[in-house]
Amino acid sequence: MSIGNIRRRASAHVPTRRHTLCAVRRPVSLPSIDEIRGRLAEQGITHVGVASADVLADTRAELFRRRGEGLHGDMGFTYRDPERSTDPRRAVVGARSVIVAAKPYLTDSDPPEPQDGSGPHARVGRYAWVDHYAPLRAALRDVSRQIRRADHRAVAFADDNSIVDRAVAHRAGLGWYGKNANLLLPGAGSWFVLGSIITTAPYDPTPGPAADGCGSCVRCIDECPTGAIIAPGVIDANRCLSWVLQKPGSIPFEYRTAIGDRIYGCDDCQDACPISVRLGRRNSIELDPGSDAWVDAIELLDADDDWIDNRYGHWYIADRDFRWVRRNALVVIGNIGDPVDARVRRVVDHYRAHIDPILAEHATWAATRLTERAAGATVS
Ligand code: B12
Ligand code: SF4
Ligand code: SF4
Repeated sequence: MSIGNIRRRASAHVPTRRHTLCAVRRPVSLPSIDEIRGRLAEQGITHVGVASADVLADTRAELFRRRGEGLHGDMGFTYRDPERSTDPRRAVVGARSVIVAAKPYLTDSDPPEPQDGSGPHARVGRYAWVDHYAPLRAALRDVSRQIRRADHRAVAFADDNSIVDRAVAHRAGLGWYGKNANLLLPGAGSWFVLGSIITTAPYDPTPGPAADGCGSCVRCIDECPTGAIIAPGVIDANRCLSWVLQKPGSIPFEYRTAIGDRIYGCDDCQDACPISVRLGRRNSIELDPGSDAWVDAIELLDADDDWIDNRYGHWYIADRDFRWVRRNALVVIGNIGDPVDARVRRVVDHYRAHIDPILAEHATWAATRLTERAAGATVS
């Protein structure tokens, strides 16, 4: 019998939570924003602000504009229903405030690429080395429950399509929009994930927005490998490698070489940012021993769906179709695999004969790239 079953049987002999609440329910006072800050700080959340729950009109217009111009690259997410994702009251009827939280994810050290003869190793974006959203959501849900006990509605969101996270964080004064589109926190940079609690409770908004800190710097624009930052703060998702690696279907040829060793996520426009690099470690976290910063591309290509799901299930994988992760691994192998390594050749040859035409085509591309790299040439 599982532990879960034992717990359920034992609890059948004690009053249910509902009975207990009915018997002892007393009014509970609303937690103050300082109490909330303290409670969230215990869970590693370093920055908290409050925004009004009014419609995010500028962001709504921007979502429609970018979608109209095709800059969303067929993304759904917040682009699917901009009216909904820019109106906190569509998420929580009668909402009056949005409590916004930022949790740092830059680690105090970076795990080096394994040098044990395995690999080739594909690189994972820092925000995805472990699941940072799950603990953020759990902490916000804990506070939401506390607010609900004071007879208010409160719902936690993080990286959910219900609300544009950066926009509420910007309104709450947590940071400014960098030219790389990320929200930069003053004195701390952009290595933060964001989440919020939309509530009917009337918390006072914190002053915002924060003053721009980019000045004349344009490093992120210059360093983006695909020119995806088409104007300050505006990303063309069609070109952004972070989306190229998530998007279902065939990867356009013009981006395959630029993908380099990336399998999921892209950090270049943050690694290029002097503010985030210089100040990010003020809020750094301990490296989780379970971090997956490097993915053994051959191990992944030899694995079945369950294995990939168990290991990398916290990534966004379109339609939970693990083909897209394998497709990315094939591109990485073409870009960085050792052309004379028999393991590399075996896996590429295996996928060239794959029943799935997209995987077979990416493997053929990888084989050509390996051959041309061996000859010292470049393929597009
Ligand atoms: C869709 C999405 C993506 C897309 C598109 C990103 C984009 N910039 O458009 C893709 C898949 C490419 C992506 C990539 C990444 N993402 Co993302 N993504 C989202 C998601 C789901 C929605 C974002 C959204 O709706 N954008 C709508 C557009 C209109 O808003 P915006 O991009 O923020 O643009 C603002 C600025 O352009 C500003 N603006 C307008 N005019 C001007 C003019 C100037 C001069 C300036 C400076 C700004 C400015 O106004 C806009 C909003 O009003 C959010 C989660 C959520 N629910 O909000 C996460 C989110 C934005 N992503 C996040 C992260 C971590 C990333 C990556 C770093 C991951 C990675 N390492 O690969 C990259 C960064 C890429 C980048 N440079 O933006 C974090 C960002 C945290 C932060 N500190 O900013 C979020 C908030 C998730 C979270 N909850 O933590 N993402
Ligand atoms: S995430 Fe990478 S590809 Fe996307 S804008 Fe930043 S540097 Fe460019
Ligand atoms: S690299 Fe420069 S322009 Fe880009 S976000 Fe950082 S400070 Fe701003």
